[in-house]
Amino acid sequence: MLEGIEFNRKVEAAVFDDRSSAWVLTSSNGDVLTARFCVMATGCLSAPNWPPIDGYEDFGGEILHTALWPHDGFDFTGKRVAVIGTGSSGIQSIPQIAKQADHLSVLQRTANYSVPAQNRPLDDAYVARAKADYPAMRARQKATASGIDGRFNTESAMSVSERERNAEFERRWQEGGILFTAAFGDLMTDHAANDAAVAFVHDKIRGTVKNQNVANALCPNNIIGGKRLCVDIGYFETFNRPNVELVDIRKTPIKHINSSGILVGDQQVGVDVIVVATGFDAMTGALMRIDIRGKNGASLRELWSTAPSSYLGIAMSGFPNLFTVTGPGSPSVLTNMIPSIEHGVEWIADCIEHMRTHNHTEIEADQDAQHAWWNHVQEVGMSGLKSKTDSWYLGANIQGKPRVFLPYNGGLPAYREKCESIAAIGYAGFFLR
Ligand code: NA7
Repeated sequence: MLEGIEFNRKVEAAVFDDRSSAWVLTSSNGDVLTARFCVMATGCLSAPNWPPIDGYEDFGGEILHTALWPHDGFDFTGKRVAVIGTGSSGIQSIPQIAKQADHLSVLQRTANYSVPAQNRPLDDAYVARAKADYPAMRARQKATASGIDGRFNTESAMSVSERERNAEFERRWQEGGILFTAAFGDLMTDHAANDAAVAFVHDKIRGTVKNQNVANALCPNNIIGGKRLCVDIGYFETFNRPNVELVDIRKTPIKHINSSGILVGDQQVGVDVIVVATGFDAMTGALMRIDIRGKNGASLRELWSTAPSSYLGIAMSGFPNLFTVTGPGSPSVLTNMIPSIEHGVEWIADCIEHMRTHNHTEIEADQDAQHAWWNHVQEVGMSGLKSKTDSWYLGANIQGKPRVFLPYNGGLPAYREKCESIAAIGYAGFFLR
């Protein structure tokens, strides 16, 4: 054990003690710990989603979840493998698994957009240049809406000719990475602009995948950037391999898992390994898997099961002295997580310092301030094209999860400014006792 750090502790309950204004945490081995403040750094994408498919326990082979990958890796050599899910995790693992496996069945429910990562070895001069520029790069990151240092074109896609538009898409495609959707300023607000990017990517898929039936099935028909844009190394090329087949489980859904594979409609997909690449109960999942109880025993799990809400993604009314890092209602997953996490941690640390200096023992979000912030988060989130696609941003990937826009889509600078101004005037919208 390192001083101040306890490993292998799974926190099962966090209960606020009204009398002492402290949190009492219980971990799975029965240890109890008491603390004035509790900072939940539990992650936005850390609670794996196991979709309710019958028969996991009947399967005679190996089941792996992409979110719980074996630390020592897994050797797929000679195996027949099925991957369920084609989000970022599926799209990134499929080309790697295909290289080893005897046969790979990709079970796709919704086709997804992906752009090349264009990963490459970095030469020494590039590394030296990047490192020398670090402080300036970090400052530039903080100044962009997505916290990414890159080229953001503010021009409207439809204000330029089709040739110019496609030339810009092509440049972005060759550069690689998610700033493909920064090719024009209105890709995420204007349907025609978004459609133009969709057509470009469809052409790329059809130009890459030789079997046009498979290519068509791989062409997504929703908004590009509605779900988080995937970044891949040879994903579409993988479908040209003779050992890879695409199984459309939208047309013919999975019936159940059985001892020797997966029954899709009436077709048995016989496999030795099932890779479950079905993502996460995003943003709220990790917090709701802990039994968190605030003032008067109020349960966060119960409150959020009908309507998640938070003040700035940092604190919740009824849960004094409990902070969340990149919680729901903060830009978090819509940004580069590093500047976002840094901001959250620094804000919380400054707040605790402020309380110490001013002899406060309790801080709690005001319900009205929380309500106003949450309404703003919904208004901004629901106004863009991101709200037009079923995605984990909206909780749409989890059965029964309330459909609200979970991250704040107003950009990192506006959010930082809001948080700073609240702190500067003595933590407006919080009760300090
Ligand atoms: P994602 O992006 O949530 O993708 C999950 C995939 O699993 C997606 O293709 C889903 O299809 C599919 N899925 C989910 N449930 C089912 C069921 N019941 N049956 C079949 N297919 C299913 O998770 P990832 O782990 O790939 O990525 C999460 C984030 O991590 C990513 O955005 C990056 O930020 C890093 P659907 O689209 O719902 O039809």
